[in-house]
Amino acid sequence: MEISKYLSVFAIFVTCLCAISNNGVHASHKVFPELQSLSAVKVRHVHRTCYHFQPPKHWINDPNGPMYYNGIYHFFYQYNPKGAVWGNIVWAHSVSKDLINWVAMEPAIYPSKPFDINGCWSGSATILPGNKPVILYTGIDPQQRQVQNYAVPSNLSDPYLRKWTKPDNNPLVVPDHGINASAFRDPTTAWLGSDGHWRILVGGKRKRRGMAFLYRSRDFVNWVKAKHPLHSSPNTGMWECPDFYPVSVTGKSGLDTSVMGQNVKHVLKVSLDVTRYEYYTVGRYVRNEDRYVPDNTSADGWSGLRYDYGNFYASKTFFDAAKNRRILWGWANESDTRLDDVEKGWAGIQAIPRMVWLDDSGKQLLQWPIKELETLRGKNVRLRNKVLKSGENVEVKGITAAQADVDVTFSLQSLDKAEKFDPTWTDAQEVCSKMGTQVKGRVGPFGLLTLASKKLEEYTPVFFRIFKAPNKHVVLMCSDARSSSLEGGLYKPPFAGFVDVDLSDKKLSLRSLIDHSVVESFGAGGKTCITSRVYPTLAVYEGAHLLAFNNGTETVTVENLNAWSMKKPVEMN
Ligand code: DQQ
Repeated sequence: MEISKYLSVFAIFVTCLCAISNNGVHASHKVFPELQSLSAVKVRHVHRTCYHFQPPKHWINDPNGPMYYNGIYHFFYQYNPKGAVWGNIVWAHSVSKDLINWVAMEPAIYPSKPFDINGCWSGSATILPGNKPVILYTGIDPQQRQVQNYAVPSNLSDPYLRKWTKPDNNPLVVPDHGINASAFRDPTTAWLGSDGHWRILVGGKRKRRGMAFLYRSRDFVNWVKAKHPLHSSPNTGMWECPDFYPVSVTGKSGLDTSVMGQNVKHVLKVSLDVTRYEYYTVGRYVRNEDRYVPDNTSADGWSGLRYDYGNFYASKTFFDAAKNRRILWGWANESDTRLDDVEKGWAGIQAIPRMVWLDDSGKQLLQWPIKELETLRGKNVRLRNKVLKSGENVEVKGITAAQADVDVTFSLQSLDKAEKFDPTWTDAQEVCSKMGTQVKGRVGPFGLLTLASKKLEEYTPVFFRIFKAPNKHVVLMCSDARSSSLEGGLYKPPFAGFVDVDLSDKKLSLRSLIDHSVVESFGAGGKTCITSRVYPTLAVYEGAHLLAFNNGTETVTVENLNAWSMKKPVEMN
């Protein structure tokens, strides 16, 4: 190891030791005091993304307060203006007319008052009657308590809402005696009940029980804690970034957060600090009791549904009134080391905004990249009816494979010979770790090899493998980073999820958004989504290739594959 690298590693080790308590503030992020204000001298470009949201340098994490207001999309996010690790967090702010081209504004909220002097953490936006936006966010006060504050635009006639005021009657909500003051954060978008009272959730925990504390207010200033939380769940630990919203039982249209009614179900999503995974349930909002009851088809706990089975955390939705849809933003954290981040001068990207709606089954959500992304599609290459026998692959040539959008439908000759599914296989990632691309199956593994080097020393496969259970088929989807890079010391997990899909037409579709160090995939029209962060050394720029493959004994046909080179947005950050 070079001496400079050795010293940096040592510095990181020491800072870890000193930072365990972070002045008593409990955040779920690792804290490296000596690195957090180490401004990037140079920005390393090789793994920076082209069409995913990321600022020119330094650390980013959670999406905050997304909203559509007077023709403009606003996006705020947790940002360290001084370094490439978590710390010095402010609410950075960007604006856009299309969710693709972004212009950076000055930070909207930063520590300046006693009620947020030790931090301005995550929160949400609500548009109040009279078309008045308000942000609720968590501030860290002088006693290191997590308190809930509000901020309003300083000048409503500024179309970009550049400046925000934090009124002096903050904080609005402080942790009462029964609440753990270092586990009380991330207020949701508010919704209005038929009694004329606003409601918000604040994430927390009581011992090991995850909690969505409920608060009510008539005037948005005086908030009273409800006797019971909207929902809680044993042994799930701290619930960060809760999100609670209605979904229509028919169609793809989104609903404004206060909408209730007969054809409406609700979704509660929580980000589990213990595993850094999120899960959601679909359920019923019992209005007269202000309780949320997950449907019995939605597991309420560790085995629950996830938006994404990969690198995706602290997500948040908003209702886009311009296009009547609900849009999901999520943070795709790095999988490299802290030292890599400091050397790169940047860390963290946002996943592509996704439209979310309820599947016809009513049991899960569907997600799909926003339509606007397609405006970045450039050169197109198509494959039709390409038969892949056992062990065959085909290269998709003629596009920029390091920066591409691929949409493919596979058709399967027969499912009769599918391997038997073992009912003890409840953890998809474990199954994928045993049955990677090289482990020959029957129906599968088949799929895409993304970010592949010429001689396949490196590749990130996204693939399916189909099993037979007594009355149905079980589809496994994997996004396996294990062979993504020749570099050691990286986190290279074989992320995976099951896909609840009807295979009666013997077809399976897959869309992958490939962008240098991220592969974001949507199986079966968005039933199962997986985001992997990877750092190839050979499969970079023109060295990256894209292939379709089949390593099952059964023949698979690439019925229709479209791949596009992706362009860079004109303005980005
Ligand atoms: N990140 C924020 C917290 C939130 C966590 C701090 C989730 O408000 O709980 O940057 O990543």
